[in-house]
Amino acid sequence: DGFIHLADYRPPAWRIPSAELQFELGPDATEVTARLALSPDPAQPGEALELDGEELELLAIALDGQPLPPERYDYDGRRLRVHGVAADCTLETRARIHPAANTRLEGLYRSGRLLLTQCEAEGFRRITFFADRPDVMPRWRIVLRADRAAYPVLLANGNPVSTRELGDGRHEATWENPHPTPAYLFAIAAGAMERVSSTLETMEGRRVELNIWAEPGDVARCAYALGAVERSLRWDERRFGRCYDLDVFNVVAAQDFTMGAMENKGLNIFNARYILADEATATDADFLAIESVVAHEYLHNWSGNRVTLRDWFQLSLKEGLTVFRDTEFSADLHSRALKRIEVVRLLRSRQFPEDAGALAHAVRPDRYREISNFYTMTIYEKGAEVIRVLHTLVGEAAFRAGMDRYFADNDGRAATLEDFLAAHAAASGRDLAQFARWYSQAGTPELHVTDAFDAATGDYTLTVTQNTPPTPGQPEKLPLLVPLRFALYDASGRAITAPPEADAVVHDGLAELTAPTHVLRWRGLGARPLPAFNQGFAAPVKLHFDYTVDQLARLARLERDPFNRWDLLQRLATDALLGAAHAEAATAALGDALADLLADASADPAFVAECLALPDFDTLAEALPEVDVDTLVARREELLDRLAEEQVEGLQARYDALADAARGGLGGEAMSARALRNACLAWLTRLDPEAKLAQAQFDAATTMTERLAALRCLLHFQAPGADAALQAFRDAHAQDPLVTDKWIGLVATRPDPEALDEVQALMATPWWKPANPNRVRALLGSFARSNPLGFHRRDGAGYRFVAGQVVALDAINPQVAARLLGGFESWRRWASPRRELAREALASLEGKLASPDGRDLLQRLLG
Ligand code: DPP
Ligand code: ZN
Repeated sequence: DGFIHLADYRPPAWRIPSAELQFELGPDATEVTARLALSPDPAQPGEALELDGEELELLAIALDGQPLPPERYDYDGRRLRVHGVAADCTLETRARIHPAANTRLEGLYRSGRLLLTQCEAEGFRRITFFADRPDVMPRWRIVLRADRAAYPVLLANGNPVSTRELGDGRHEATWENPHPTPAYLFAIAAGAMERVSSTLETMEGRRVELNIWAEPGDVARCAYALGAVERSLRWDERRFGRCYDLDVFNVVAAQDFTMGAMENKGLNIFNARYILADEATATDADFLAIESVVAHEYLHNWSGNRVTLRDWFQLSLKEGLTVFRDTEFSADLHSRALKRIEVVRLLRSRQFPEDAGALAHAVRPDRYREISNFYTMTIYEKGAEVIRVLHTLVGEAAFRAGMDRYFADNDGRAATLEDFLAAHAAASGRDLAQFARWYSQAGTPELHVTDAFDAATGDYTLTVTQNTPPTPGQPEKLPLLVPLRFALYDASGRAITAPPEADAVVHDGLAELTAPTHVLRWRGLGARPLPAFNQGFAAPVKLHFDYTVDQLARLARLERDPFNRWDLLQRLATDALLGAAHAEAATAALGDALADLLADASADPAFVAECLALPDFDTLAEALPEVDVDTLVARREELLDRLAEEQVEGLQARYDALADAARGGLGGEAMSARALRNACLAWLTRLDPEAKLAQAQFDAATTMTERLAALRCLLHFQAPGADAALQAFRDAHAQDPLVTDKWIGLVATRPDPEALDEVQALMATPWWKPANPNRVRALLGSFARSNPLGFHRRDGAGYRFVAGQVVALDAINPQVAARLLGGFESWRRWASPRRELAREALASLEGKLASPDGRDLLQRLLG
C-alpha cells in the first residue's frame, strides 16, 4: 500500500559523522562530489550500506580512495547500494545534476539568476548520495566553485572559512557548519546578490553578522526583514534564553519558492514575498506576515535545528512548537488579542475543516505515503494549539522550565514527541499521558455544555460532555485532557469568583476535563448566573452552549477578555446566518453591538475592524452538516448589505475620522486606523454603486494597504472605474511579480461564477507562469480556496477546471499541485449536485497524476 509506519522506525544502520561536499556550479549542469565518513551502528552489525539518491547521474564512486568496480555497487535511480563493507570507511561519489531543468524546486534549482536549494523534506537526495533522513546528522564542510561574473556571491550553511580565485574566471568559497545537522537543513545559494546587514552581540557575547540577500534591484526592500531578524534574535534570548550559535546568519530572498521559507542552518532561504517590503508595494498585513515568518524561521534554529527530529512523524515537534513560539513573539511585540483572533480565524476556517474532511490526520500521524503532504494546518496550527494547551495547563514558569529541560536534554540530538513530553513532565511534575492523546487523535473535539438552576436551593450546575467525531481510520476516540476556562456573571454583571464543586481539577477559573462528562456545581446563588467559556480560546475545540440572543449580547459587553468579546460577536453573526429560529434577533443584536463599537472612539480601531469581519464562508460551512453553497453565500451577502445600510453613518464617520491617523507610516496606530478604514470602505461600497469613495481612495492612496483595499472594492463590486483602475495598477507594477500576484489574486476571487472565465483568460497571457509557485497560488490557489462562487459553480466547471490544472501542475511541481488538490478536502459535505460533480472531477484524475504527492492525496480524497 506504499505506507511508511511510525512503528517501523529503526535507527540508521550507518552513521555519517562528517560530510564534505564540493560543488562545481552551473545552471545547466552542476557536479557534486561528496566525501562521507561512514560508520556502522555497532548495535546493527552486518547491515548493508544503502544511500538515497534520486535522479542522479553517477560519474564516479570510490571507497577509501579506491575506485569501486561495478560489481561492488548498484544504483537504480533511487537507492545506491555498496556491497561488502562492514567497517568505518570513506565513500566518495561524484554526480551530475541539472538545476535549470528542475521545475519541482526540490534539491538544487535555478530561480531567476540565482542557484538555490530546498531540501526539506527529502530534496537532499536530489543533490547527492546520502542517508536522507533527519536522524543522520554530520558536521559539514561545503566547498562551492562557480564562475565569478555570474555567481559572485557563494553562500552555504555555517560559518565562512575561506575564499580564493581559481584563475579561470572561477572562484571558490568554503563554509563549515560545526553543528550536527541533518541533510534537510542543508542549503547553498549562489548568484549576483546584494545585501543589507547589521551586526549585533548575543547575550553570550558572540558577535553575529546578520545579512539579508536579494537580487540587486530588490535589496532596497529588505530593511524591514532585517529588523525582524534582530527582534527575533533578541526575543528568543529574553523569552526562552536561547542564543544564536554561528558567526553569521544569512537570509536569501527567492522569487521561485514552493514553501513560505526554510530554516536551513545559518542560511535561511525565503520566498521573496516574506522578505521584500516597502509601503508602496506591501500591505500592513504583508509586513506583519514577514515579521512572523522571519521569526518562525529564526526560532527554528533551536526548535528544529539544534534539537531536530528523529523521523518525519515528529514533524509537529518542530513545526507546532515553532508556530507556538512565533505567535508568542508576535503577541509579545504587538497586540496579544489581535494575534489570537488572527490565529483562531485561521484555525476555524482552515484547520477545523481539514480535521473534519477526507484528509484529516493526527498531529503525529502514524503512517504516511508522502511526507510532503503533511505540511498541513494540522501539523502546524493544531500542533501549536496543543502546545498552547500544555502551556495553559502548567503555566508560564513550568512551561519555560520544561522547554529549558527539553533543549538541554536533546541538544544536538534527533528527538521525538516522547522526549518533549518527558522534559515537560519532569519539569512540571505532571503526568502527561492523557494530554498526549492530542497528538494521536485526529478530529476537532466538541464540548457540549448545558446548565441547570434550582431556584429553591440556589444550586447552579454546568454539565460538560466531550466527544471527538470519527475521522478516516479512527472510528473511536478517547476523552482528551481539555483545559476549559469559564466565568460566571451575576445579575449585576459581576464575575462570581467562588470556585465550583467539581468532579474535575479546577483552578483559577479553569477546569481540567478528563472524562466524557463533568459536572461543575455552585451552591446558594441568588439567581441564575450567565456563564462564559473558553476565554482566549485556551482549548482548540468547538464549544456548544445554547445561549439566547440576549445572553450573547449581554456577555459581549461583560466579558473582559477581548478575544471572547470578538468571539461572541462572531457567534451572533453565525446565529444570524445559520440559526433559523432567532436569526432576526441575532441580526438586530449584532447591529446594536457594531453600532456601539463604531461609536466608541476609545476602542482599538483594529479590534473594531476584526469585529466587522464576519465569519468567512469556510468557517460557516464547517458548522453545517451539509453545505448549500448558493444559500450560504447569498445569506452572508444579504446580512452584510443590511448591516451596511443600518450602520452607514457610523461607518462613514469612522472612515472620515481616521483619515489623519491612517497617514502615519508603519506605527501600530496608523496600521490600526488603516485596518478599520478599509473595513468601513468595503461595507460602504455596498451602498455606493458608483464606488466613489473607493475610487477616491484608490486615486489618493499613498500606501499599498490603502490602494489594494480600494482596488478590491472596485473590482469585486464591479464599479465603473474598475477596469481603468486595474490597468493603472497593473502597469504601475508590471515589473514586480509580488505586486502582480496581488491584482491577480483579486481577479481570481471576484465573487461571481464568471470569475472562472477571467481566470482562464489570464492563463492565455504572459502573466501566467505555471512554474512560479506564487503565481499559481495567486491565480489558482485563491480561486479554489477563496472564491466559493467561482470554484463551486453550479455547472461543475470550477471543479473540472481546477482538476485539469492539477494534472498540468503535477508534471511541473507536485507539491504545488497537491496543495491545489487539497481544495477538495470537504467535498463529501457539499450538497447535491456539487458532491457528485466534485466526485466526477476527482475521479477523472485517476491514472493521470504521476507524482507520489498527487497520487497519495487523490487516494485519500476518494478513500
Ligand atoms: N520551511 C517550512 C517551515 O519553516 C518547513 N520547515 O515551516
Ligand atoms: Zn516551520
